[in-house]
Amino acid sequence: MKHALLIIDVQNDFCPGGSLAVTDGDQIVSGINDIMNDFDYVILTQDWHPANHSSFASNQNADPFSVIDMPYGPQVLWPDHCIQGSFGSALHEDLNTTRADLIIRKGQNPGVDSYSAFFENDRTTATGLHGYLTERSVSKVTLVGLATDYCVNFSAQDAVKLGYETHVRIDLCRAIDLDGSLDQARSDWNALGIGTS
Ligand code: VGL
Ligand code: ZN
Repeated sequence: MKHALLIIDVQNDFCPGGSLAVTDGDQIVSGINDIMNDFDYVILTQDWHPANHSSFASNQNADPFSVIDMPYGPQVLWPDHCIQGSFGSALHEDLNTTRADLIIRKGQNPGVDSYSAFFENDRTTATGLHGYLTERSVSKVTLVGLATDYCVNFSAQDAVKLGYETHVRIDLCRAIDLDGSLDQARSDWNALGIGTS
């Protein structure tokens, strides 16, 4: 039974100075580096959008942080961020990537956002991560990264629903916190049996 560390979206655009900066997003990097050796596998994700992505407010003639209805449900519209190959899409330079066994890129389909490391926001298109973990006998995952209430949250909820023993190191995450999204995430985690510390 193996234990994987899932490091979600520790990218320049989610750190101070980035286009969708999360307060103190860069403050978690050294703590994440410090725990990498405690895991059998280390998996990183990168939000990786084309410039015409439908989750960008600029492509919808709408204001950032407003919500629209997509065929798959409500979608928050974001400032342009993590455009494939841009500086903002790069992993934070201090993050130790030497230990990474796998880097998953998500959000490439212009018509569907992808918060979770496991499924796109249509909740059916898989990223392949579940297959990777299953084939390597991983039964337990610990999540860290950005942002607590979006990509970490969606990834943790999918993980527990897929049957992984799931733990979030909240001290190694930082949140966007739109309209109570952080409190909502924490109560959902309690209800689902996701551990936190
Ligand atoms: C994220 C909003 C849009 C995240 C990604 O990494 O939490 N949030 N894209
Ligand atoms: Zn995104």
